Amino acid sequence: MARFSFLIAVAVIAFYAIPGFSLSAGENLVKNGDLNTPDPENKNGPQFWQQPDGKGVVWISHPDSANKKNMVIRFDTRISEIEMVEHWKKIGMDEWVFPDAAKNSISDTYGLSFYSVSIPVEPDQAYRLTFDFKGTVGEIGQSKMWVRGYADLRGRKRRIWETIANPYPVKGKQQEWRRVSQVFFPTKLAKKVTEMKVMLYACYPASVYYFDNIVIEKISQEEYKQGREKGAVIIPITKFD
Ligand SMILES: [Ca+2]
Repeated sequence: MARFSFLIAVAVIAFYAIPGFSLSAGENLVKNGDLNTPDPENKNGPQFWQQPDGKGVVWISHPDSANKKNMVIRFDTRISEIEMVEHWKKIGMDEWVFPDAAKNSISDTYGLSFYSVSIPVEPDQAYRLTFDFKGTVGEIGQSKMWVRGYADLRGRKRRIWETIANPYPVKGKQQEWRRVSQVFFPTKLAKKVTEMKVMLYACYPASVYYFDNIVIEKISQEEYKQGREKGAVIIPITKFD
Protein backbone atom coordinates (compact mmCIF):
# COMPACT_ATOMS: atom_id res chain seq x y z
CA MET A 1 0.00 0.00 0.00
CA ALA A 2 2.82 2.36 0.97
CA ARG A 3 4.61 1.54 -2.26
CA PHE A 4 1.42 2.16 -4.22
CA SER A 5 1.05 5.61 -2.63
CA PHE A 6 4.68 6.31 -3.42
CA LEU A 7 4.11 5.44 -7.07
CA ILE A 8 1.09 7.71 -7.22
CA ALA A 9 3.17 10.51 -5.69
CA VAL A 10 5.87 10.00 -8.30
CA ALA A 11 3.28 10.00 -11.07
CA VAL A 12 1.76 13.25 -9.75
CA ILE A 13 5.16 14.94 -9.53
CA ALA A 14 6.00 13.77 -13.06
CA PHE A 15 2.70 15.17 -14.31
CA TYR A 16 3.37 18.61 -12.85
CA ALA A 17 6.93 18.55 -14.13
CA ILE A 18 5.70 18.45 -17.74
CA PRO A 19 6.19 21.86 -19.37
CA GLY A 20 2.83 23.60 -19.48
CA PHE A 21 1.76 21.90 -16.26
CA SER A 22 4.49 23.48 -14.16
CA LEU A 23 2.04 26.19 -13.13
CA SER A 24 0.27 25.09 -9.99
CA ALA A 25 -2.59 23.44 -11.84
CA GLY A 26 -5.95 23.83 -10.16
CA GLU A 27 -4.99 26.85 -8.05
CA ASN A 28 -7.98 29.16 -7.89
CA LEU A 29 -6.97 32.71 -8.84
CA VAL A 30 -10.33 34.03 -7.58
CA LYS A 31 -9.75 34.74 -3.91
CA ASN A 32 -12.55 33.39 -1.74
CA GLY A 33 -14.18 31.96 -4.85
CA ASP A 34 -16.39 29.73 -2.69
CA LEU A 35 -17.70 32.94 -1.07
CA ASN A 36 -17.52 31.31 2.36
CA THR A 37 -15.11 33.68 4.13
CA PRO A 38 -16.62 36.86 5.57
CA ASP A 39 -15.05 40.23 4.89
CA PRO A 40 -13.34 41.28 8.15
CA GLU A 41 -14.39 44.88 7.37
CA ASN A 42 -18.02 44.02 6.66
CA LYS A 43 -19.56 40.87 8.08
CA ASN A 44 -22.46 41.08 5.60
CA GLY A 45 -20.28 40.29 2.62
CA PRO A 46 -17.57 37.93 1.42
CA GLN A 47 -13.89 38.89 1.58
CA PHE A 48 -12.21 39.91 -1.69
CA TRP A 49 -15.53 40.82 -3.31
CA GLN A 50 -17.54 44.00 -3.67
CA GLN A 51 -19.82 44.84 -0.78
CA PRO A 52 -23.30 43.36 -1.43
CA ASP A 53 -26.14 45.87 -1.13
CA GLY A 54 -28.12 43.45 1.11
CA LYS A 55 -31.34 43.77 -0.92
CA GLY A 56 -30.86 43.09 -4.63
CA VAL A 57 -27.55 41.34 -4.01
CA VAL A 58 -27.38 39.35 -0.76
CA TRP A 59 -24.68 37.14 0.77
CA ILE A 60 -26.56 34.18 2.32
CA SER A 61 -26.26 30.51 3.23
CA HIS A 62 -26.56 28.04 0.39
CA PRO A 63 -30.30 27.39 -0.14
CA ASP A 64 -29.80 23.67 -0.85
CA SER A 65 -27.00 22.73 1.54
CA ALA A 66 -27.26 21.61 5.18
CA ASN A 67 -24.00 23.47 5.84
CA LYS A 68 -25.04 26.97 6.87
CA LYS A 69 -21.44 28.13 6.56
CA ASN A 70 -21.53 27.41 2.84
CA MET A 71 -22.32 30.88 1.54
CA VAL A 72 -23.55 32.01 -1.88
CA ILE A 73 -24.55 35.24 -3.59
CA ARG A 74 -28.26 35.63 -4.26
CA PHE A 75 -29.68 38.14 -6.71
CA ASP A 76 -33.31 39.23 -6.59
CA THR A 77 -34.24 40.94 -9.83
CA ARG A 78 -37.96 41.16 -8.91
CA ILE A 79 -37.28 44.35 -6.95
CA SER A 80 -38.25 47.54 -8.76
CA GLU A 81 -35.67 50.04 -9.97
CA ILE A 82 -37.24 52.67 -7.71
CA GLU A 83 -36.91 50.45 -4.63
CA MET A 84 -33.32 49.55 -5.53
CA VAL A 85 -32.29 53.17 -6.02
CA GLU A 86 -33.91 54.18 -2.72
CA HIS A 87 -32.06 51.39 -0.95
CA TRP A 88 -28.69 52.21 -2.55
CA LYS A 89 -29.05 55.88 -1.57
CA LYS A 90 -29.95 54.88 1.98
CA ILE A 91 -26.82 52.77 2.41
CA GLY A 92 -24.55 55.20 0.54
CA MET A 93 -23.91 53.04 -2.55
CA ASP A 94 -24.35 55.94 -4.95
CA GLU A 95 -22.20 54.47 -7.69
CA TRP A 96 -25.07 52.62 -9.37
CA VAL A 97 -27.91 55.10 -8.88
CA PHE A 98 -29.82 55.61 -12.15
CA PRO A 99 -31.14 59.08 -12.90
CA ASP A 100 -34.54 57.88 -14.19
CA ALA A 101 -35.54 54.95 -11.96
CA ALA A 102 -38.65 53.13 -13.24
CA LYS A 103 -41.45 51.23 -11.49
CA ASN A 104 -40.52 48.08 -13.42
CA SER A 105 -38.55 45.35 -11.78
CA ILE A 106 -34.81 45.75 -12.23
CA SER A 107 -34.83 42.65 -14.45
CA ASP A 108 -36.44 44.69 -17.24
CA THR A 109 -33.55 47.10 -17.58
CA TYR A 110 -30.16 47.11 -15.93
CA GLY A 111 -30.18 43.86 -14.00
CA LEU A 112 -27.87 43.48 -10.99
CA SER A 113 -24.15 42.86 -10.87
CA PHE A 114 -21.50 41.90 -8.33
CA TYR A 115 -17.73 42.18 -8.81
CA SER A 116 -14.66 40.39 -7.47
CA VAL A 117 -11.48 42.30 -6.65
CA SER A 118 -8.89 42.57 -9.45
CA ILE A 119 -6.97 39.50 -10.50
CA PRO A 120 -3.63 39.86 -12.35
CA VAL A 121 -3.62 38.71 -15.99
CA GLU A 122 -0.44 37.20 -17.37
CA PRO A 123 0.50 37.72 -21.01
CA ASP A 124 0.08 34.70 -23.30
CA GLN A 125 -1.80 32.86 -20.58
CA ALA A 126 -5.06 30.98 -21.13
CA TYR A 127 -7.55 30.38 -18.32
CA ARG A 128 -10.63 28.40 -17.45
CA LEU A 129 -13.63 29.95 -15.66
CA THR A 130 -15.93 27.66 -13.68
CA PHE A 131 -18.93 28.60 -11.56
CA ASP A 132 -22.12 27.18 -10.07
CA PHE A 133 -25.45 28.78 -10.92
CA LYS A 134 -29.08 28.31 -10.00
CA GLY A 135 -31.87 30.27 -11.62
CA THR A 136 -34.09 30.60 -14.65
CA VAL A 137 -32.25 29.81 -17.82
CA GLY A 138 -33.19 28.93 -21.36
CA GLU A 139 -34.18 31.13 -24.23
CA ILE A 140 -35.43 33.91 -22.02
CA GLY A 141 -32.75 33.70 -19.35
CA GLN A 142 -30.37 36.66 -19.39
CA SER A 143 -28.22 35.94 -16.34
CA LYS A 144 -24.56 35.11 -16.87
CA MET A 145 -21.02 35.61 -15.71
CA TRP A 146 -18.55 38.02 -17.24
CA VAL A 147 -14.80 38.27 -17.00
CA ARG A 148 -13.74 41.84 -17.74
CA GLY A 149 -10.18 42.81 -18.61
CA TYR A 150 -8.54 46.17 -17.83
CA ALA A 151 -5.44 48.09 -18.87
CA ASP A 152 -3.85 51.39 -17.88
CA LEU A 153 -4.41 53.59 -20.90
CA ARG A 154 -3.63 57.29 -21.00
CA GLY A 155 -3.36 57.42 -17.23
CA ARG A 156 -6.67 55.71 -16.57
CA LYS A 157 -7.74 52.17 -15.92
CA ARG A 158 -10.02 51.17 -18.77
CA ARG A 159 -11.99 48.08 -19.64
CA ILE A 160 -10.68 46.87 -22.99
CA TRP A 161 -11.80 43.25 -23.13
CA GLU A 162 -14.49 40.96 -21.78
CA THR A 163 -15.92 37.52 -22.18
CA ILE A 164 -19.27 36.01 -21.20
CA ALA A 165 -20.14 32.58 -19.86
CA ASN A 166 -23.82 31.63 -20.15
CA PRO A 167 -25.30 29.05 -17.77
CA TYR A 168 -27.39 27.60 -20.60
CA PRO A 169 -28.46 25.68 -22.55
CA VAL A 170 -28.73 22.72 -20.25
CA LYS A 171 -30.99 19.70 -20.21
CA GLY A 172 -33.30 19.20 -17.26
CA LYS A 173 -35.28 21.52 -15.09
CA GLN A 174 -34.67 25.22 -15.39
CA GLN A 175 -34.14 25.74 -11.68
CA GLU A 176 -31.50 23.07 -11.10
CA TRP A 177 -28.02 23.99 -10.01
CA ARG A 178 -25.54 23.61 -12.81
CA ARG A 179 -21.76 23.97 -13.07
CA VAL A 180 -20.55 25.99 -16.02
CA SER A 181 -17.02 25.76 -17.34
CA GLN A 182 -15.53 27.77 -20.19
CA VAL A 183 -12.03 28.65 -21.42
CA PHE A 184 -10.81 32.17 -22.20
CA PHE A 185 -7.60 33.92 -23.24
CA PRO A 186 -7.51 37.67 -22.49
CA THR A 187 -4.23 38.69 -24.15
CA LYS A 188 -4.98 36.77 -27.32
CA LEU A 189 -7.53 39.43 -28.26
CA ALA A 190 -6.35 42.38 -26.17
CA LYS A 191 -2.60 42.31 -25.62
CA LYS A 192 -2.61 45.17 -23.12
CA VAL A 193 -4.88 43.55 -20.53
CA THR A 194 -3.09 43.38 -17.19
CA GLU A 195 -5.92 42.60 -14.78
CA MET A 196 -9.42 41.15 -14.75
CA LYS A 197 -12.48 41.06 -12.55
CA VAL A 198 -15.27 38.53 -12.41
CA MET A 199 -18.74 40.04 -12.67
CA LEU A 200 -21.75 38.00 -11.57
CA TYR A 201 -24.82 39.25 -13.39
CA ALA A 202 -28.53 38.54 -13.03
CA CYS A 203 -31.29 40.07 -15.11
CA TYR A 204 -34.37 38.84 -16.98
CA PRO A 205 -36.80 37.31 -16.06
CA ALA A 206 -37.69 38.82 -12.65
CA SER A 207 -36.64 36.06 -10.27
CA VAL A 208 -34.00 34.95 -7.79
CA TYR A 209 -30.58 33.68 -8.92
CA TYR A 210 -27.69 32.11 -7.04
CA PHE A 211 -23.96 31.91 -7.75
CA ASP A 212 -21.23 29.96 -5.95
CA ASN A 213 -17.78 28.36 -6.37
CA ILE A 214 -16.24 30.79 -8.83
CA VAL A 215 -12.91 29.48 -10.08
CA ILE A 216 -10.37 30.84 -12.56
CA GLU A 217 -7.40 28.60 -13.19
CA LYS A 218 -4.49 28.72 -15.58
CA ILE A 219 -4.58 26.21 -18.41
CA SER A 220 -2.16 25.31 -21.20
CA GLN A 221 -2.70 26.64 -24.71
CA GLU A 222 -3.45 23.08 -25.78
CA GLU A 223 -6.26 22.85 -23.19
CA TYR A 224 -7.52 26.22 -24.41
CA LYS A 225 -7.64 24.97 -27.99
CA GLN A 226 -9.52 21.83 -26.96
CA GLY A 227 -11.86 23.89 -24.77
CA ARG A 228 -12.68 26.24 -27.65
CA GLU A 229 -13.52 23.34 -29.90
CA LYS A 230 -15.74 21.75 -27.26
CA GLY A 231 -17.45 24.96 -26.15
CA ALA A 232 -18.87 25.61 -22.68
CA VAL A 233 -19.32 22.54 -20.49
CA ILE A 234 -22.52 22.67 -18.40
CA ILE A 235 -23.43 19.88 -16.01
CA PRO A 236 -26.29 19.65 -13.49
CA ILE A 237 -25.06 19.35 -9.89
CA THR A 238 -26.93 17.99 -6.90
CA LYS A 239 -24.26 17.63 -4.18
CA PHE A 240 -23.14 20.64 -2.17
CA ASP A 241 -20.46 21.19 0.48
CA1 LIG B 1 -20.06 28.70 -1.08
